[in-house]
Amino acid sequence: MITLYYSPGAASLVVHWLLLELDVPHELHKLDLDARDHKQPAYLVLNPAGLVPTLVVDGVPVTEAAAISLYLVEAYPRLELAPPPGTRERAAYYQAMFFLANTLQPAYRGWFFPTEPAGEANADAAKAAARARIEAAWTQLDAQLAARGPYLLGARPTTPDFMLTMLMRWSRNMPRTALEWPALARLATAMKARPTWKELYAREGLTEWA
Ligand SMILES: N[C@@H](CCC(=O)N[C@@H](CS)C(=O)NCC(=O)O)C(=O)O
Repeated sequence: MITLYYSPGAASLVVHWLLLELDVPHELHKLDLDARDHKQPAYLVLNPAGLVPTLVVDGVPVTEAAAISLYLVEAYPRLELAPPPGTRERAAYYQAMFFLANTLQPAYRGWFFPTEPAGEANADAAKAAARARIEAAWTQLDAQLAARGPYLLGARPTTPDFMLTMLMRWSRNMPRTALEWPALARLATAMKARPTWKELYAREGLTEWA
């Protein structure tokens, strides 16, 4: 029995998308972040950080969007979204996932929650720094895709392409969106053409960046 605790468009999106891609039977539990559902005691038992997503597998919570994604593609390997362990492709796969989860995703925190690093007085500077880090990541990823694409690991999509698409989506209202980088735009078009993208949008009630 699998339940995804999610909020529309949040870091849970990549997990929800992979559940659909991998055809994993699951239930959805929607959290209203404005109502602070994710800070309620019952949810904090599952996810002590009070963040979205959490995947509960047979009663056991798994947290961290990237970790959940890596787990799912191994537990449900039908699409071969991960190269075999111990190969050089696997190293590139880990590198891509960790770059997205350790560098790009945290930079968004500074963009969306700019008072966190050093209070209200420094929010503008925090936001500018976050924007610079995000745009530097787009430049780096775009160069990689241009040289060795169309997907992050070459010819076929793997787990980090799903994670990257979610992260590109988050840039849609920024001064420069990820789609201004041509190889990223091509990747987004290819990933959004997957039939599950439409289903994901319908299920989460999303409209922007369709
Ligand atoms: N490292 C965590 C980060 C998750 C995260 O920051 N989620 C955001 C939504 S995109 C959240 O729960 N924000 C609510 C808050 O910070 O109160 C993961 O990848 O699962």
